[in-house]
Amino acid sequence: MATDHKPEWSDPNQPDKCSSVVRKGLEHDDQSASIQKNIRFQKRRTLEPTVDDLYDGVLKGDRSLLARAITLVESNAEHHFQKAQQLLQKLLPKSGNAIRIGITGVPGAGKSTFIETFGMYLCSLGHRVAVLAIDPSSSLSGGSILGDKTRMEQLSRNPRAFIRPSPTAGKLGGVHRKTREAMLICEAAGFDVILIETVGVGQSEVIIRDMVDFFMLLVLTGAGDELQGMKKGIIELADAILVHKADGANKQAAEQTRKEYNRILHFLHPATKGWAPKAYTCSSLTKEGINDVWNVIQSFEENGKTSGVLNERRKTQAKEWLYSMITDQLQFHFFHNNGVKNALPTLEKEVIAGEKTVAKAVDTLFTIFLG
Ligand SMILES: Nc1nc2c(ncn2[C@@H]2O[C@H](COP(=O)(O)OP(=O)(O)OP(=O)(O)O)[C@@H](O)[C@H]2O)c(=O)[nH]1
Ligand SMILES: [Mg+2]
Repeated sequence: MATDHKPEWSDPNQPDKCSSVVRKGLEHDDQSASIQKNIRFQKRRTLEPTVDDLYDGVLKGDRSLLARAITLVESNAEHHFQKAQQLLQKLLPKSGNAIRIGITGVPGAGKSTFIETFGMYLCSLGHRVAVLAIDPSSSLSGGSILGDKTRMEQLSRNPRAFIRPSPTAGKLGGVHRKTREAMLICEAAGFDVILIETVGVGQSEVIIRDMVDFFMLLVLTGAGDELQGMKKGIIELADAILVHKADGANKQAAEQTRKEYNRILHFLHPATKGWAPKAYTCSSLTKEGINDVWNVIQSFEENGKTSGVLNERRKTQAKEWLYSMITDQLQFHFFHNNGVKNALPTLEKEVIAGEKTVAKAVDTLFTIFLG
């Protein structure tokens, strides 16, 4: 045991005046062993897991490795890209077994609250739910979808659920590739319902439509104005329309709105062959109508599987994904080509000054790129 003694600079005649004591240190061997142990622990913590570690972890449903696998596919670093693709290639045969559901609606339509209530309901039925988000503003602001975890408080604590905020944009395919790949990883990890949220403000709903099986639009009452403002194109993408917040004083108006949407849907081209989209009312606060939404999705899935429409949809989506990845890769390699990078600023100036035609500038760049 260490014996304490006064430091040599204390006054030997007045030892009580000095309050410091010096403790005997640990033996050198003990100390080095404990430091070594600590270093090993630190290394283990910071060491990047291998593709095999991640693969095993994802299949076992290890949440920490699942999160790291998604971080890997979301990384903008080039060397991570290759590793991520190796992992995805291995996981691919284990994916595809979930129902993929897209949810859109104007800001404040209640998408996150709906996902919280709907997700909790699905978990209570024994499902495992993964929530992903595409935030169209993230490519501009670099932000993620409005701190959704705080709006999905119960769901984010539920062991049957996994919530991943929106990735930020970057090169190598951007936000949409990342969301698609995160979806595959979640499926391989055994989540059987994937919910993807996006704010309905433009292109993002078309992109989500192209990666999900079932797509729904959350709308609010006061449809008169809203219906006119809303593009017909967005309604035409939906497999169901939910008139949300159908509670309290709003309940009757919601019912009225539902009827109006049904009238409109009747005249529109359905998004999915063999499925007539309808409008429903529900409330995420009172939970009324939430189970009906799930019943609708289940019958959609049953229908689509029997008719083969769902299988066809996934094949088409895979094909479209292939082409969009090709475009992304071409764009990436083109703009990262050193010759192109060197020549572009001058050519840009010449085009702006009206000294060179756009076609000529592009031609020069491609000659450099291909040469
Ligand atoms: N009365 C009522 N209010 C609701 C319901 N669902 C959500 N809200 C409220 O609507 C507001 C917006 O809800 P969010 O879930 O954040 O809406 P969001 O569509 O995810 O919004 P963004 O992510 O900003 O696009 C919140 O104040 C919610 O409390 C509902 O079923 N009934
Ligand atoms: Mg939200």
